[in-house]
Amino acid sequence: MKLTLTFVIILLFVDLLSAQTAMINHQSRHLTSLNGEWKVIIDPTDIGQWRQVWQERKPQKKTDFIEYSFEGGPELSVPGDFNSQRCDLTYTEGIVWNKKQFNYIAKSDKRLFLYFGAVNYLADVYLNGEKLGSHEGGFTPFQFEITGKVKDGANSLVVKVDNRRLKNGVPGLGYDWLNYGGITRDVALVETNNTYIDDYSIQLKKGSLDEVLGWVHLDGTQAGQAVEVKIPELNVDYKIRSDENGLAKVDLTADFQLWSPENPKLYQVIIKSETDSVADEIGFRSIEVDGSKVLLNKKPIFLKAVNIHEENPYKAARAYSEVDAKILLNAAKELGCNLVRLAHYPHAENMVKEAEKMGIMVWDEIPVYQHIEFSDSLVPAKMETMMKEMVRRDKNRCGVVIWSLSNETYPGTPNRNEALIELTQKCRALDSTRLIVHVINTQSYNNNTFNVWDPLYNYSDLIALNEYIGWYIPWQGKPSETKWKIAWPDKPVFISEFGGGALYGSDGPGDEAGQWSEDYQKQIYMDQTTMFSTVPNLCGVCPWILFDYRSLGRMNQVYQKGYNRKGLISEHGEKKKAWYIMNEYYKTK
Ligand code: GCB
Repeated sequence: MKLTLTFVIILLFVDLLSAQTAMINHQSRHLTSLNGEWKVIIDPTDIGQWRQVWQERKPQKKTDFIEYSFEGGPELSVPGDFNSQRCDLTYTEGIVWNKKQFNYIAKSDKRLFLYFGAVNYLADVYLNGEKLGSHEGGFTPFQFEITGKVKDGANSLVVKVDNRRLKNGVPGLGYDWLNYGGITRDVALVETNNTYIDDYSIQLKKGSLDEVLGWVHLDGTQAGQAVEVKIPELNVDYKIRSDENGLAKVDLTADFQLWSPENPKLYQVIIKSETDSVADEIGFRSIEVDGSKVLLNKKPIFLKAVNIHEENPYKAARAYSEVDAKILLNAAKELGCNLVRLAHYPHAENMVKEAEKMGIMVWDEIPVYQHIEFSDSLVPAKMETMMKEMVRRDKNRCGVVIWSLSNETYPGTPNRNEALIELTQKCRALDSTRLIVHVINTQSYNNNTFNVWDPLYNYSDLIALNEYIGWYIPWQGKPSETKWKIAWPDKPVFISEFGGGALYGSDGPGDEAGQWSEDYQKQIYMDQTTMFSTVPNLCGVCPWILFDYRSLGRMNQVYQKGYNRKGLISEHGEKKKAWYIMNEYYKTK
């Protein structure tokens, strides 16, 4: 009895091990990539858990039959989603065990971390048969410290990836994109000194154009150290000391060339302590809401945006690389955009960095999407972790101007308002410099009048609303005569989604008879762009969506074939007629 109890307690403890929040800017450190080919076991029924695959047992006697093995099996590329790499996994939402062998020689004065850019959705990580811990959430980085756990010579890393939907997951059970599972971003071993710079925040103070208010954090036993922040191009060499918690406050001024879409200036910034040094490319700009206007560097800006899913259209695979990012961002730029809404979850760091370099502002979002079980006791903590992991990773990217904390949730859902208000407050406490938004579609539309109200708008810097008039909902009057009743007459209004579906090359009239035709979609865009001039305080618009993308709920076999067809561009790169309407509209703005 006593033994069983101890066993249960041990099991519970082992299961509760969770990953650490990842260090930032791991790219600028001494790292060994674990990308490449990994061996896999596809496990449709989760039998590997029962057989304890991570033990990698070998037969000891004649009657030992080990009914699993990585050897001789298939391999998958990391980073990479498993769905696009094997036909038999195209639509899989299940379990795949992944294994990588690596060699290491331990150094007594170094710490070693195992870094994952993202694993969708649940990851259980084992090193040499021992569980390091788990991570939940498909789109943010995490790490494990393996100092003292790594062996000299060959080491075996096993990662169980499970992308089955969870009722209390974030996102929950229902969403309109392909649930690409797997180790979808970089994996690396990162070596640091015993005390290292694990995090820092170097951005302009809210409202200022020349004062940086930030901090540097050291992790390790030597908490109190001399710390320097250098910006060589501006002759900045700011010196401070970190306190007993490893925290050093930064408050410096300089004559910055501000970052903007026209001049996406980035500076080399070096953050140095006595035991560590990291380099970053950082830009400086201010973003604010002043009454009904959005101001970038104190000047009003119209947000010419587009929605993007993290999918390389030409590969029909989860995007992650710089090349993937450039395909998507060049297309956004060509459309005339100055902002990309990275829907509906944090995209890879490559995407955020490339956008920033190209002068495109970024809207970062967490996957709090439609069917979230806000009243489940675990959900608020999961949302908070994802928000924190996103903010931690991207807070030094000046290109990121918006944290989006939810999309299309409903005020009547139990605990929705409380949970999202609390999340907003926590996000603002972490970063008060950016805009925080909730995307909502609870407005009513009757007699050609939008009635916009939702308690969450009290906590959102923009009235960000999704509306599909002309597609899911018919027009009730002339687009040019649309009326608006918005309970917040002074807030900027952003149309965060609108559009309709069309199969590239499909002919038909611009009315109901031509559903799915390019002309039907074009008519929606003509009506919408006409209607935009009726929106009070309009600060920007954001069509749904740049490219056609894969979604399991889109199975009209003639027109959709597994794709959401609301793209302005097909998955083969062909521009639809609506693209030209949007492009013209952006030229006028
Ligand atoms: C929405 C959602 C988006 C969907 C889109 C659609 O309102 O926010 O994720 O994919 O509509 O195509 O219906």
